[in-house]
Amino acid sequence: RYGRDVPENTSATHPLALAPVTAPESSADAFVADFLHSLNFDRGVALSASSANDRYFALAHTVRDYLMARWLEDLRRQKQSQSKGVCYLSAEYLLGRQLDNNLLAGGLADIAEEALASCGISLDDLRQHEVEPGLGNGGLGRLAACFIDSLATLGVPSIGYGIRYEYGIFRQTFVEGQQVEQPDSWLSLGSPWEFARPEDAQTIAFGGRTETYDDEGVTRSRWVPGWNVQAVPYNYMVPGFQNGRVNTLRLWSAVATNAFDLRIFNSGDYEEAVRAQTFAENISKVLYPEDSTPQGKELRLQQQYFFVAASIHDFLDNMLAEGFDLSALPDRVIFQLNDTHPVIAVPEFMRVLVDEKKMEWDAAWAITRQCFAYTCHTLLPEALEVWPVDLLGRLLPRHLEIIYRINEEFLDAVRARYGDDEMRIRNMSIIAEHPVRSVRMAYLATVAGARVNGVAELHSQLLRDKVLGDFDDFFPEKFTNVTNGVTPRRFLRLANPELSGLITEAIGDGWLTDLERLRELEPFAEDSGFRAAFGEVKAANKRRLHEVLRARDGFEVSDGHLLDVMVKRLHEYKRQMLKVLHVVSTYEGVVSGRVPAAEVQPRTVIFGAKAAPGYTMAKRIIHLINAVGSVVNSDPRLDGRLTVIFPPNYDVTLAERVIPAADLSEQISLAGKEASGTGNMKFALNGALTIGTDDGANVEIRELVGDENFFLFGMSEPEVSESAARGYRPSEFYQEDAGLRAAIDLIASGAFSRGDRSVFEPIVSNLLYEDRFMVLADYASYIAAQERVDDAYADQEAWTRSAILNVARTGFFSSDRSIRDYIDRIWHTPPLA
Ligand code: 4GP
Repeated sequence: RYGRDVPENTSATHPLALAPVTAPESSADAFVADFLHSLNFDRGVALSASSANDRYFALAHTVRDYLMARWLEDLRRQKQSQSKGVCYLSAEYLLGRQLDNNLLAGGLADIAEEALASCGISLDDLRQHEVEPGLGNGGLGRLAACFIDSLATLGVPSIGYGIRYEYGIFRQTFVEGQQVEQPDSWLSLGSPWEFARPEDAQTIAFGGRTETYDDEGVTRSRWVPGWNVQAVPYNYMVPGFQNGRVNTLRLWSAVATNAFDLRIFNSGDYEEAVRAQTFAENISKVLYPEDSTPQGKELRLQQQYFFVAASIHDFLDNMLAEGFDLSALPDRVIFQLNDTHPVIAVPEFMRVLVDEKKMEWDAAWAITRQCFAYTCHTLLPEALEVWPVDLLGRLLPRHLEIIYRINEEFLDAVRARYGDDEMRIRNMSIIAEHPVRSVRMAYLATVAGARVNGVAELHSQLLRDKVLGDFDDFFPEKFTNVTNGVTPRRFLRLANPELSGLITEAIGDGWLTDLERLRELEPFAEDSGFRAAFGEVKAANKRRLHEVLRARDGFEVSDGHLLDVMVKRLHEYKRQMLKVLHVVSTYEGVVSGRVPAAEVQPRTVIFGAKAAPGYTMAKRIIHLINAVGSVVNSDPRLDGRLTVIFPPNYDVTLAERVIPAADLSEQISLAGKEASGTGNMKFALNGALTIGTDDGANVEIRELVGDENFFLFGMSEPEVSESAARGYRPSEFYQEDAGLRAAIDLIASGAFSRGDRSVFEPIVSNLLYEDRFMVLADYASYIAAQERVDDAYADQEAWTRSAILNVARTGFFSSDRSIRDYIDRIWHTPPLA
């Protein structure tokens, strides 16, 4: 049953070697045989002596074997067909656990469960063993993971390129309520899903200088680098959902070119002997723990160049047919830039075409402009990456020259259009002059990209109107929108098997690859039997979450509570502070005697959030949430009707448990600040109702589910802008709103810090005198919306009806639809037959 190779690629004559690789037979017996074989021959242990890790590895290898034939076949076809494909360039992939996803994609879950049970092993135990690869910070990284799932499911020829960080997003712990970061050594027991390909390593150069030389009468430039490292690829399978397709994710790891200097070692200087190795390996050592605010670290620029240069060369060397005519590249590839992190790929591509392939500048630029497209994920000006020219010139001198020339020609075109409008030229220049001379990577991406997209309707509009307004005026045809989406395989089918079962029972299973079919559930909202079953599913999901939280962190969740959830990165613009003020107000109302405890709707508020390690205010807010939680949870006057829990280390695995159990989804950013959000989509799809501002994709969610099934509050984006223009004074809201004043005063009084008023003073004064994200302005409207939530929740039938309609009407938010939009509006890549 094992073939040895794909026929075209071998010169062997043995019939076995000529047979294509075939998948093992799909049966529990065959699975047992393979599993035991892997345990014995890959792990070198007998079943009786095997550890959980051995079993997990053997299981993963068995699953891999089932997918292997498809993978090899897809790799062969993608190369052979030479049809246009997508190279998705992303510094982050927040993958989540792989085992379940691969079992589902391969249609193997039942067979595996039965096979393992017959060996006395619980599949569920092995699931728990997997450490998720946390190679991303938040939404942007998770979006990339959803996208590669959809690309494979839609059969689009594509490859994801990124970095194999040795340490992913930090593991968050709390010490006395404060965040403490631990390294995430996700590879300490190895990863069974990766295939190291050291033979496909690329050499990546840095530093040095540039020079010109005479090339048969033509003066050319070239880069004389100062040092280099090796980029070693690791391949991961990305299986489509039960469609026989497997794409590739290729993550690069850095190693030293000359790892070890034996001469120095022999002289006794052991540290110096491995210095080069340490230096090189640092490049892929850690994921930068940032979300939306760049740190501007040299190492980060090294990482960015390292992975995009390796990816471009990999594509040119390994994916193109022999003798490929480079002028046809736009018909063969589109490099999608996932935010600004990979934008240094643009000058690298130009450098390869002009310096290495000796193409004329204009011809190379014409190709480059068709081969890249750029997705922007933010609206915060401080989150648009810039690199000081000093640094860039030191690390990548030739690239800086290329950027200067791109800018010069671009500004000539701007001048030709608008005349000598110096203000406009300064504003549009790729090179910023203040506060230090630097390269604006978003501008470079916009000038070079064939298309520029935002990630929700409102966001794309604001990009055109505000963030990149001059560019929209200059190249209006470039701008488009692709509203984000999430994969229904992971976030509905795997995360919520009970609801998936109920949906499939009602409308069949076509929704898994055509999520708009959830619409067919609408009539079931009127069916009391279906509502009861839906309510049962929610209750079961809450019990399951309860078990997880108890086992994981020792938390108890009370029955009958409204589960109110706010999970996302901790950032002031997302306004966790507003949620805290709501909790404190409820608490203050009861302890001050104004509101009888019996009138409080029983609620459990769940927070999940990591703060960037250098983001002091975000970390203070985490501290405050924990402090409020410990006071509120233990105050008998609340009669157990309000609980705040904050499980540390929110990650994809926990998201998959929390989201299906939620009743209420908190999407409460200041309007005009959240580009899209994707958590908001996951919650609605799992039947939570949203309380939210008119921001990001909330706008589209509300339009789809209907106003009556959404709790809208707060200022709209134009109102926010007006208020800012008038001069926002948060203290006026504090003065005028007694409830708000009481809540803030309680925090200021030290009630949550054992009487120490200094602990949270910076939060209080920030709210009163700065409040950049207008928490106080939206407070009253938020509290009123929460009262509407309480009233609505009191009518469980009506609530469940709304929840069902949320599920039925949010099929639009499948990442399959997003990918189709990318294909139609940006990539123009047909699926591979
Ligand atoms: C996030 C945005 O903040 C979020 O609104 C969006 O849904 C997500 O990207 C995917 O488009 N940005 C990041 C980041 O995660 O690191 O900038």
